[in-house]
Amino acid sequence: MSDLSAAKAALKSQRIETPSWAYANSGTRFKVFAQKGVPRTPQEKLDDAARVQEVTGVAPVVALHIPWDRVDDYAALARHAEDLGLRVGAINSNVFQDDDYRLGSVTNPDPAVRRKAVDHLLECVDIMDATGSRDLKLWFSDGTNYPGQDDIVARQDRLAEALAEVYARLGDDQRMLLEYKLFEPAFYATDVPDWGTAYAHCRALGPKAQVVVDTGHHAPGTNIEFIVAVLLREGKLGGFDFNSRFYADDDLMVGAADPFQLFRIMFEVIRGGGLGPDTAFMLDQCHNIEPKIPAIIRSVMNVQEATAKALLVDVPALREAQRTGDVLGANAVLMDAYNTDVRPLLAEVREEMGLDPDPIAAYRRSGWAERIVAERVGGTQAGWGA
Ligand code: PSV
Ligand code: MN
Ligand code: MN
Repeated sequence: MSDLSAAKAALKSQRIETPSWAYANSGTRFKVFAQKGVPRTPQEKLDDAARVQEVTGVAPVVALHIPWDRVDDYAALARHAEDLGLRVGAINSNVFQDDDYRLGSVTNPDPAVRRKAVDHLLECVDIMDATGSRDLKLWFSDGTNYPGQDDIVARQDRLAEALAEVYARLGDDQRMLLEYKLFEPAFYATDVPDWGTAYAHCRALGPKAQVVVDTGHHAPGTNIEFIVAVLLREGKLGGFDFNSRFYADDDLMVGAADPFQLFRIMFEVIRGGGLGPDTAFMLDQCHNIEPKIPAIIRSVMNVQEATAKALLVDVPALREAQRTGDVLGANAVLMDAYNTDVRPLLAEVREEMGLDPDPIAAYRRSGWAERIVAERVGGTQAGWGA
């Protein structure tokens, strides 16, 4: 698509989902550097998310993580979101933080532990009902550390059984998004290590089961855009957990480590017709040393920049070069789009949306950063895992 007005329209309607946990204190295994003014409650995480939406206009959806965002009244939490101009996005389940899950959750050899894990997933669907959320995000830390520790195929069977029970509980407009991850915390064999395994389970389950691609969950050098293209072709791309990696699952700002990769991914998304609401463009990040709200604003902008560049690819010229075997010409078409400075275009898009062309400056001027430091005193600050 190289028509500017079509590109602008696509940029205005794109939706990026921010994760509640990115607003809270987080860290590595070694240290959490607590920041002043971070949210103490899920409601305050939404208050911060509303600031991101206010200055970007494309981030009105917030993913929750249960139990990190546990509240007594989820409908009230959804109303709070609505009052702020937000809505609740994916409900991220958590079957990785209890002692019971030492040998796995839904693949655990002990049926009682599997029951507990599935019950949590079903509770997450109840929360989706109460909040109006569409997506249940499933990531399993399940796997084994030593050869022989458990039967690899039996674990797949247990996983399939658990997923089928949860799938059956989904409403007509609800989906499950199955996330894969190469390794960590299991090191020998992870039960959902790659897109192929996730795809096989989703395909067996049916149309409401989709694969989610976390950009930090692959081996170095993996061609992620190929995975995206194939999943889209199969109608099985449910969404993204965007972040950047240098080494493993670094959870850094999307588009920071490798903006070219993000561009290539967005090009395949657009080429495959995946820019619409059926693809959840979620961030899954932790801001450990940088201020959180501006980092999330920057991440949203990075996704927008990659999307804008991908929208600018001259597709007819690309197809012609491909058809005639013009290797260098085809590559040049893609690189021309990638090397375009799209910041003026995005500034224009924001102005047309009634926004400040510079979201970071608008946030700084708002005084929100100072206000939360002054007001959010006392109580326990929510954190990653709290
Ligand atoms: C696992 O590494 C993961 O990417 C899953 O999405 C979790 O739910 C999330 O991290 C927590 O940030
Ligand atoms: Mn993730
Ligand atoms: Mn991850």
